[in-house]
Amino acid sequence: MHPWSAPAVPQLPGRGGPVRVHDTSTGELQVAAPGPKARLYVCGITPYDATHLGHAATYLAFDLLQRAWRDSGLQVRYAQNVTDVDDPLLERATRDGVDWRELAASQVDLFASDMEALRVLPPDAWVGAVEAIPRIAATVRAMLARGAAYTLAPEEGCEHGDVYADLSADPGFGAVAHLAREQMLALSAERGGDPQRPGKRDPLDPLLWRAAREGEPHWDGGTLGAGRPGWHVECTVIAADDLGSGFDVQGGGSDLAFPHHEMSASHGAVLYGPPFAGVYAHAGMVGLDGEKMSKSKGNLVLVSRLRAAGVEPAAVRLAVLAHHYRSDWSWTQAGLDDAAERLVRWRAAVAVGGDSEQDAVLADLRARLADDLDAPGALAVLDAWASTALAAPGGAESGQRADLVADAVDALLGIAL
Ligand code: 5CA
Ligand code: ZN
Repeated sequence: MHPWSAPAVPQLPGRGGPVRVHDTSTGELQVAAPGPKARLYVCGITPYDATHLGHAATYLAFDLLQRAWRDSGLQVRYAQNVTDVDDPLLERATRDGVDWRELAASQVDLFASDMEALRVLPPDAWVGAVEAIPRIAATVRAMLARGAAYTLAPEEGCEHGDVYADLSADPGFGAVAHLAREQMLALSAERGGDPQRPGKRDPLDPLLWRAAREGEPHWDGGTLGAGRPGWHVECTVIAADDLGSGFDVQGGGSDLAFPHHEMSASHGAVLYGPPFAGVYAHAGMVGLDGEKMSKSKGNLVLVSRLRAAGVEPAAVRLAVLAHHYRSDWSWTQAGLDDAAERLVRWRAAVAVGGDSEQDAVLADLRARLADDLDAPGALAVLDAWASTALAAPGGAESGQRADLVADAVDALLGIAL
């Protein structure tokens, strides 16, 4: 797929230090990539509804990571999928009486334009599940061949059976989210799994390949028969193909830690040896009125709707960055108003702050972001600087533009002042 176009990123003097992020699998802060290359995979959207603030916040979190990595001198390779065929997408298309392909294509376009407006750096590889199907089918066949998967008896009316991963083939299973079995069973049922399905070796075993059903899209799977891919193996294949197994950071919202990242990592471990990713990083959930914002609940604040209402994308970006990426928080109009005011203040300060301590601001911003992407800390650094600059533009240099601060805010936070 064609990603959106990249915003310009100013080159800053010097370099940021190594970036540490929280790793769900160890519960600790870790240097996310030793370098000189950094390989990032962030789980992409399921395109059946437009980008809401929760999605935006997750992609902005990993945008901060990419910007901090680049600033520290790393060469970044970033891959992202699009789950452009899956149950929720097909269900929505049926509900609304539209072609699932058209629904997906329109929402992918809208997402791309939202990301571009928010100045999110695009992935180097943006890969749809549909385009990866031949490789996913080959991977499922490889898992069957090595005894890490099994086929259920075909359902009535189906020529072939569904294929499941056999989790007992992975002695390290559970190392991403470290959950108790009861929690795993509950979350599996809640998040797309089918622990109740009879005939599985373990209720947690995840679907790898769904045999063709009447009225459902399907593709040739070779010896698997016609069908479509399961969700977790989609990300295993797309990530491993573009980045190689053992890449640096697997990212997404915290709702993906289990089962999605646990299962993708397990497939990866069985196929290529552990670990699938060095660090598993998860963004908190954004809510509205105390509930998780989600397409299925319909309580959405859409980036595209805010844009259409004339809200400056930089203010949306800044409203998101006022929260630490790992915390759960709720979107509010007051937060957006604060962000718009902050932008005005920072712009005024940049216009006159040229003789201020700009080098110190850059160093402090770098330090905040290298410490688990502490965007609220970075905002506090800039607020303090802006107050000083506005209170005392001072001296003969008074009125000069603070170019270095503006470049730093642009390169590290993605906000043009
Ligand atoms: N296609 C899969 C990932 S392979 C998927 O989860 N798609 S999604 O459209 O449901 O979500 C896209 C990304 O946004 C995921 O990383 C997900 O964790 C994140 N996300 C979804 N809802 C929220 C929310 N309320 N707050 C923060 N992030 C969210
Ligand atoms: Zn994924």
